[in-house]
Amino acid sequence: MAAGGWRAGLALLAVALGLGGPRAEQMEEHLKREHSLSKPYQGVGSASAGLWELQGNAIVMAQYIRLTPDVQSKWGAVWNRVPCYLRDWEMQVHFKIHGQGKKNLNGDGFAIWYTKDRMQQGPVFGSKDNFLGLGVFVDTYPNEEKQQERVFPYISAMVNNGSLTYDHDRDGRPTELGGCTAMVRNLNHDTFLVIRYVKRRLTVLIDIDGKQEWRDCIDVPGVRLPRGYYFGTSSVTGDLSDNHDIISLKLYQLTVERTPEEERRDKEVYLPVVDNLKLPGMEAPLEPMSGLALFLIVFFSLVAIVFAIVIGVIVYNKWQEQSRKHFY
Ligand SMILES: *[C@@H]1O[C@H](CO)[C@@H](O)[C@H](O)[C@H]1NC(C)=O
Ligand SMILES: [Ca+2]
Repeated sequence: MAAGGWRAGLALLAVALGLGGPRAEQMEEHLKREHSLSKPYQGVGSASAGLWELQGNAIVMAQYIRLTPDVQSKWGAVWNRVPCYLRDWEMQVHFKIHGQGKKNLNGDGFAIWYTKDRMQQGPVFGSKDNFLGLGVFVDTYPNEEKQQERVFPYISAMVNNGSLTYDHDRDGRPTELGGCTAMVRNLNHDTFLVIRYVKRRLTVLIDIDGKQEWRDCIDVPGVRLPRGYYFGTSSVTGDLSDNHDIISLKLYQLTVERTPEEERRDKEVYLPVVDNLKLPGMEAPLEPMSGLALFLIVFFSLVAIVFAIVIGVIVYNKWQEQSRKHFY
């Protein structure tokens, strides 16, 4: 708690207020140095030692780690060397995206990873596709021309068991678990995002308005992530560019209580899975109606019709009787 400062306190408060879930949870958090990256970035990038390894064009500066400069066709990444075996955790990302490009003439954004493989260059924000694990993308350039609901920059999350492909031309829309708009470029104040994974619930919160307040972005229950994966972050520029800077990555171990039932539900998994997964790219197949259901619907419809006719006849007879009375 002491190590986390006001930000850790805020996160605790957010949890207590139920922002991270439907009900208040008792939770303790504890900074894990082996999965955290902060100034003065001691030993980062050195070939053999150090907890974090640099890749591509990423460089270490005094105040930040620059994944890419504001130059075309660059890529960079930084990966934790220590696999994470925590069950419940929270990753706080302090980042800065800035560059010369005017509105929508900048790109491409960066990704935060919790994946089985590390240090694998590829097409998804500089990292490999068909990954196993979780990717949270801060996408600053809309590749898809017709954006229906999404306003960029846009943050989204994707969980993959290795079979899904990230659709770059559609900004990952077909595999998106959830997302939100986040105006994160060229700001004078600090910008943060938090990935919280507690009791199979994945939430992403953002603090980008300079108000030191967490805002909900993504909330998905039933996310099963194996333990022993690696944290990393990567970025890429193409025809368009930006400086993508990571100021810190702070991983907190969260301690929560589980009921015996939750213990059974949250048992170890070996492949990432999302329960009741409904992706925007997947049409839910219509369940064929069972014979019994069809019979019951027809039966009760007939009963209702007969009932309506009987009521109608009674009302009509009453009305006739009344009009007859008027005539005499
Ligand atoms: C991987 O995920 C896809 C899509 O969610 C699913 O169709 C497939 O069965 C999964 N594969 C395994 C091995 O779990
Ligand atoms: Ca994009």
